[in-house]
Formats: sequence, C-alpha cells, structure tokens
Amino acid sequence: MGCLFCNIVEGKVPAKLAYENEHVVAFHDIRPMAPTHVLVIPRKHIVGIGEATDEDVNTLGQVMLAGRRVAETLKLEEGYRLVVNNGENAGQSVFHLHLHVLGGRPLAWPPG
Ligand code: D5M
Repeated sequence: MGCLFCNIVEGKVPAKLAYENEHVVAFHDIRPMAPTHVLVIPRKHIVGIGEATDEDVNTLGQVMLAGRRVAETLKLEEGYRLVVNNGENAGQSVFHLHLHVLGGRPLAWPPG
C-alpha cells in the first residue's frame, strides 16, 4: 500500500487539489476542521518535522510559502493558522509531513 500522501502526490489516490508546484502538493482535507482546511505536503517523503534534516530546509520553506499562497488564493484575509502535528500526543495520524492551513472562522487559542 505504501504512504497515502505519496500516493496522492503520484495521482494514485484522488484528492481535491488546491495548489501544486515542483516542490509541494496542496489538497483539501477529507475531515475538515474549519470551513477551509487544506493540507500542504512536500512531494518528497519526509515522515514528520521530527525527521526533517538540514537537507530539507528548502523543502520546508516551500511548504510554508505554499501554505501562505493557499491562504491568499482561498481568501483567508481575516486570518488563518498553519499547523504541523508531530507525533502521537499531537495527533499526527499520517506519517508524511503535512502543513494544515485552517481558516474561515475564528480559531481558538490555545488549541486543544
Ligand atoms: O492530519 C492528517 C490529516 O489527513 C487529517 O486531518 C485527515 C487527513 N486525511 C487523511 N486521509 C486523507 C485523504 N485521503 N485525503 C485528504 N485528507 C486526508 P494529522 O496532522 O496527521 O492528524
């Protein structure tokens, strides 16, 4: 079966794309936690931020900038949140690094 998000990158699993470039793919989350909830993932398989290395600096920057771009394209001008869950206590459930882009409603702080 392999990695679910690698399969989305490769077009083997369908997803509703929001943005893509040579470094990243962004698609709408299947279990949205806000009116807009998009995931930005690197095309490269990185398990999580805890496993990223210095070699991934550019990729990580591309993920962040793509998150901003998605927020701008989807008109989240009233505010949005970029979230990376890492590990069990944070609720990471897919072990291919992903940046959540959440917006479209007021977001509580601190998160649960
Ligand atoms: O977030 C993993 C997120 O991935 C979670 O919000 C559901 C989402 N997800 C899982 N499978 C899919 C598919 N097939 N398409 C779109 N979104 C998906 P985490 O931070 O690991 O908890």
